[in-house]
Amino acid sequence: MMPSTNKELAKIFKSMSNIYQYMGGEERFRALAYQKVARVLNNLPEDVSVYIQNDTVEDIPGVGEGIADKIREFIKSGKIKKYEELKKTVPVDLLEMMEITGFGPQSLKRIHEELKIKTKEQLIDALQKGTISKVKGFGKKKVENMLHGLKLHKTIEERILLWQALEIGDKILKEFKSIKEVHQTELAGSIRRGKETIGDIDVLVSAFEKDRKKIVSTFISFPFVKEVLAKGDTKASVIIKDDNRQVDLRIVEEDEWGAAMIYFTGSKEHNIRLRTIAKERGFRISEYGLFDVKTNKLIAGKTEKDIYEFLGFQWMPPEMREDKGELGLAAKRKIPELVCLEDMKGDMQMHSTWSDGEMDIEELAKFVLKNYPYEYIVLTDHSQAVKVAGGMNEKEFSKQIKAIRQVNKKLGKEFLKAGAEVDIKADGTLDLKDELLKELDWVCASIHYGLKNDNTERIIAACQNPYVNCIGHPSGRLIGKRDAYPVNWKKIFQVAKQTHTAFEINCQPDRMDLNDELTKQAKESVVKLVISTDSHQKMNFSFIRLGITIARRAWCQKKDILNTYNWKNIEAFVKLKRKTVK
Ligand code: DGT
Ligand code: CA
Ligand code: CA
Ligand code: ZN
Repeated sequence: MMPSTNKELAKIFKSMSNIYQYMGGEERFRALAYQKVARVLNNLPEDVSVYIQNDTVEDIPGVGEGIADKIREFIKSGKIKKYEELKKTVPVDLLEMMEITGFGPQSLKRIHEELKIKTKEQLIDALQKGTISKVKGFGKKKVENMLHGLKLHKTIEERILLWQALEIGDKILKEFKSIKEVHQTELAGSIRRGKETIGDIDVLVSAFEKDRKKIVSTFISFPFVKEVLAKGDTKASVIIKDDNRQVDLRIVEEDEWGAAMIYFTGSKEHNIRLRTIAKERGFRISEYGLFDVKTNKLIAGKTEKDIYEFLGFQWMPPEMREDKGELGLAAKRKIPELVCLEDMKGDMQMHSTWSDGEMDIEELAKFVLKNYPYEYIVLTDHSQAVKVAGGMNEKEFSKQIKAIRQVNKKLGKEFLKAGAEVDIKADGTLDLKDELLKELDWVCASIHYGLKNDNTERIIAACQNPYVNCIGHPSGRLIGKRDAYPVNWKKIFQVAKQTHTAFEINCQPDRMDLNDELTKQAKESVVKLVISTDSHQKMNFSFIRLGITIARRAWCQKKDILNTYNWKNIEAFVKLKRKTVK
C-alpha cells in the first residue's frame, strides 16, 4: 500500500521534472533529479511525514537539501512555492502529454511556440485537422506516430494497470476488515481475475441485513473517497482520489456469498455460459443463488463450490473464468492446479548499482533473504550497449562475478547467482562475448533497440546461442505506450523448445511481458517459462504477484515455471542446452 501524501508529492515532483525537461539546457539535470525522487516516493514504504518527524528526510535516496526543504514545505503548507512559480512560465496543461509516446519536450516546445497551442484539446485538434504540418519537422510520419501514441495512451487513461488497482484494492479491503460488522470481504470483477488493466474496482462484503446501512455510510466516508456516485441499502459506488477510479460496493447475506462472488467476479462471458447451461437443466442462477425454476426453491448459494458442484463442475480459479474452455475442463474434473506464489524458489532478473539498480549486491541479497523465502536470486545487470542503464563490458562483468562469489562467502550460502541481461544487437549477435557468457550461471538476452522491426530472426539467433538461457521481456510492449513488435511467435517458440531456451514473464507493471495469451501459447509449445521481477529497487520484488497472475491466466502449473525448481534443476537446464546446441 502506498501512503497518499507520498503519491501527491511524487505527482508534483514528476510535474516539476517535466517542466525542467521542457526548459531544457542545464535544467535537464534538475529534471533527472526530480524524476528520480518522484519514483522513489512512489515506492516508499512509509509516509514522508514519518521521515520528517524522525528528521531523516535526507536519508531518502535522491533527496538532497533543496528537495528536502520542498518536502517539508509541502507537509507544512500543502504547497511548494517554486512549483507554483514554475507553472506560470510554461504551458503546464500541454506538459502532461510528455508521457505519451511521440510527445517529447522538444516537440511540445516547437508546437507551443509556433502555433501558440496551450492545451491538450488544441493540440489534438491541430493533429486531427492537419494544421500541425505547418510546424517544421511534423511530416506525415511524425503525425501518424503521434496519433498512434495518443491511441495507445487512451488504454491507460480509461483503465489502470493491474498493479495500481491492486494497491487501491488492498487499501479498501484493509478498511473493510477493520469494520466489525463485516463478516467477509473480497475483491471481485476483473481485478480478481487478474486482467492486465482494470476498469473499475468491485468489492463484495457479507454482513447481517441490519448492519448494511452502517457499512454503506462508513464506506462512503472512507478517507480516500472523493465523490459518491450512488448509494442504496445494499450497494454504493464512489470515485476515489487515487487515479479517479470508480469503486463499486455490494453487500450480501452470508447465504448468498458464493452466488454473488461468481456473479461479480465474471467474466460476463463465463457467467453467461454458466447460466445458459443451468437454464438447460431447469435451474436459474443469479447473484442471489442457484434456484430450481419449477419450485423457485433455493438450492445453493453459500459458496462458489456449492454452485459449481451442483451443476457438475469442479471449482475453478477466477483467473480461468474467461470462457476459454474452462467449463469443459471443469466438467471433466480436469482443472489444473495452477502455480502460486508459494511455489516460487527464486527471482531470475534484477539490477544492482553495477548498472541501473538502486542497491549494491550485498544490500540486495540481504534484503531479499530477509523478506522472501527464496533459495536463490539471479543478478542480471545490463550489458554495455544499454548506455542509459550504465551497461557493463566483459571486464566489468568478470569483476562482478568475483564480487558476487565474495558476497556468497560472506552469507555462507550460494544465494546469489551471477547472470547478465545481455542486449541482442540488430543483427542477432550478442553484446557480450561467448567467453564471458559461459562463465555466468544464467544468461537472459533481451532486445532494447529497434523495437518496431520484425524481430523474429533476431530472437531466434539469440536462442541459438548455447549460453543464452532465457529471452527477457520477449514482446517488447509497454502497456499504454508501445506495441509489441511484430514477430512470428509460432516459429520462435518452436526454436525455443528445440534449443532449451526459457521465455520470461517480466513482472514490471507496465510490461507484464509475456502477456497471458503469449504465455499460454509458449506453454502449449512446451517452452519453459521463468517469472522475474526485473527489480531495480526494494519495493519491486513484490511485483512477483503480477507474474504469477499472468501464469495462472495462462493455465500454467508449477512444472511449467522453471524458477519453482531448486537451483540444481536450473543448472541441469543450462547444461542440457550447452550440450544440445553447439
Ligand atoms: P472492468 O471493470 O471493465 O475491468 O471489468 P469487470 O469484469 O470487472 O466488469 P464490471 O465491473 O463491469 O462487472 C463486474 C462483474 O459483474 C463482471 O465481471 C460480471 C458481472 N456483470 C456485469 N454486468 C453483467 C451482465 O450484464 N451480465 C452478467 N452475467 N454479468 C455481469
Ligand atoms: Ca470492474
Ligand atoms: Ca463494476
Ligand atoms: Zn531489459
